[in-house]
Amino acid sequence: MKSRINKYLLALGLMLSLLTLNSQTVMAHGEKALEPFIRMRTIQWYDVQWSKQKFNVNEEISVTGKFHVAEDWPISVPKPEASFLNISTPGPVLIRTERYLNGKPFMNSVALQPGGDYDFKVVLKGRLPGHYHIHPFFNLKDAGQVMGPGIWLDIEGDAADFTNDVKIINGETINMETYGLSNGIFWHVFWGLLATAWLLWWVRRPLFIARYRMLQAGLDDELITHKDRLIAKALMVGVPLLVYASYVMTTRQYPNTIPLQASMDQILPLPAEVNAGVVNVETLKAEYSVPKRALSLTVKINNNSEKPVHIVEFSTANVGFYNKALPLPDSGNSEPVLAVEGLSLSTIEAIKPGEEKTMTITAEDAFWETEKLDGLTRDADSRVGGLLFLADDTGKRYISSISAAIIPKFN
Ligand SMILES: [Cu+2]
Repeated sequence: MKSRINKYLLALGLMLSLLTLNSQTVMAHGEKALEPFIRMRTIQWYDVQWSKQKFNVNEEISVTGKFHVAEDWPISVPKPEASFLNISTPGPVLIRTERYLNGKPFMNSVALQPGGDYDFKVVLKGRLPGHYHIHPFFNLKDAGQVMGPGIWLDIEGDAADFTNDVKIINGETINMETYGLSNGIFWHVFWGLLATAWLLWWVRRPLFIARYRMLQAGLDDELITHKDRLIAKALMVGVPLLVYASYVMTTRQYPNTIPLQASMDQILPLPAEVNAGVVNVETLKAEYSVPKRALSLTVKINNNSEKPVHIVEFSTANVGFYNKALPLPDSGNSEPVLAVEGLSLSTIEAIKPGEEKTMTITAEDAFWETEKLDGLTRDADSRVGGLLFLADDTGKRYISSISAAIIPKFN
């Protein structure tokens, strides 16, 4: 009997330790929530790098990177006509001080062109100390958030040291953390109290049914008293007057102001690189094997460059599948989720200059499941998308956007 209990306890302990070992699911915070076809075929991030991972409160860091806007944009996802590049943080732990798209500063949302490549840079300043998982991401209007690769940042120091001072038009330096706070609180409370008082004035009396019956009995004159009319008139005149007076006072005190911007920034994609079209990749077939958790792509590669090229990586939804036959390249701190099993090719020989080669590349890894990408076979839009990176011996890179309908295989 005792040994049986011991056995159960041992099994329970084992289960618990296994649960704690699998900390990856615990740390996730919604980056896998979107449907796989949105994560694979909208914003395709690459080369995302952070200038620092450990820094102090008040210190500025930057995140730079590129993204390709998929040509094969899903039909059910609204086109990226209004998209906002942002940084996902657990609360206001950083502030954003600068933001660039293709080297141009931008404040507002931007229209992105499918098929285009963009590079971005966001400058951030440490605000609250701690250990946080941070992602760049795109807010796509009516579609949702497409996360970029995440990274752990450590902000050190004391939250009380944080300063956020800016110089305004009249030369005065203000503290952005507290500027106008009491004024904002005053007006919110003031209008809240006025509105509540007006409501209570009417609500304290018998309401709908009693008043309706009086109305039916022809006593509508008695429903509204002389006092009611007086207060209503006072409010009707007083409220617009108060608004106008405070508006005049504000414009006198601050003659030069810039209104909140609501326009759309127009930034064109990067000019197509000179090597575009030199190495062409056409996807002929895509199969996903459910039991093997493997995606097989049959591709036709046309090498019109002067050097032999080889496949380096297939990347989709921030998961990187690297060619097993090659040493793992140093990707800095961009920390894409690295598929352990990597990418295997039907032929390891490079594609010679002038050659056209059809080959099968297989990305087999449990990540299809843990990154929740295998749901693709159950989606109404089961097309796969991603970026295929090719390079020659000098390191010159050719990037192709891959897309194809997926044929699920259950054996
Ligand atoms: Cu994260």
